[in-house]
Amino acid sequence: MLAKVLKRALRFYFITDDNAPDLSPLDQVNISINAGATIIQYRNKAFALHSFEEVVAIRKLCKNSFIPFIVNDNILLAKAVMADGVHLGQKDEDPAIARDILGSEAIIGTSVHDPDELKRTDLSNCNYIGTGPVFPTATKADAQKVRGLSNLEAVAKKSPLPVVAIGGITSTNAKSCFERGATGIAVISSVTRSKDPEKSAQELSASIRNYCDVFSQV
Ligand code: TZP
Ligand code: MG
Repeated sequence: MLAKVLKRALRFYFITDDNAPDLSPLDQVNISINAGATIIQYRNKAFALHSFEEVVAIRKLCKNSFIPFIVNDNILLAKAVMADGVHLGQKDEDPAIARDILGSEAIIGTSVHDPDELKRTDLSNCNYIGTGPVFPTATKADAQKVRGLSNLEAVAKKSPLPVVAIGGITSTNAKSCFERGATGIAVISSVTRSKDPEKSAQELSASIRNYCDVFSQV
C-alpha cells in the first residue's frame, strides 16, 4: 500500500471491544464504518474458534466498504481470514514472522510507548506504530501508565513511520492528538461504551475530518 494511502487510512482507527455489554463486534464495526472509520482492528483477547464466523463477517464488511481490516495479536487468524494486516505489541510475535506469513503487502503495526522504546524497536517490518495511552483508559486491563500529549509529540517527532495515538481518545481531545503529530487516532470505548454509539462515532469522525481536511498534507 502506498504510504500516502496508508496515512489516510490510519486517521480514524476503530478497534473492536470484546467486552461491550450491548453491542456485538459486528454491530460496532457497522456503526463505525457508517460514521466514517477508515480502518478496523479486530481485538479479542479471549479469541476462540467459536468466534471465527464473527471475524469472517467483519472481514467481509470491511472488504465491501473498501476499508483495511487488521487483526490484533493473532497472525494465523489474520492469515485465515485474509486480513490486510496485523497489530503486534512488544510482547507479541516478531513482526518479521508476520511479514513472512502475511506477505509484503500486509499492514503491520506495532506498539511503542515512548521515545526510548522507539529507539530499541526494530521497525524494519512495520508500517505504522501505535502509541499511548495518551489519556486515561479503562479499556485495556494491563495498559501502561498514561503517557500524555508531550510523549505523543516526542514519539511522533522521532518516528520514521506514521503514528496512531491511542488511549482515552474522544471527539473532544482527538484534535490535540493530531496537533501533536499523530497521523491517526485509535478508539474503542468512546464508540462502544457511549449511550449513543452512532452519535459518538459521527462526532469523532467530524472532529477528525475538521482537523485533517484543513491541516493535513495527505
Ligand atoms: N492500548 C493502549 S490503550 C488501549 C489499547 C488497546 C485501549 C484503548 O481503548 P479506549 O477505550 O479508546 O481508551
Ligand atoms: Mg498484543
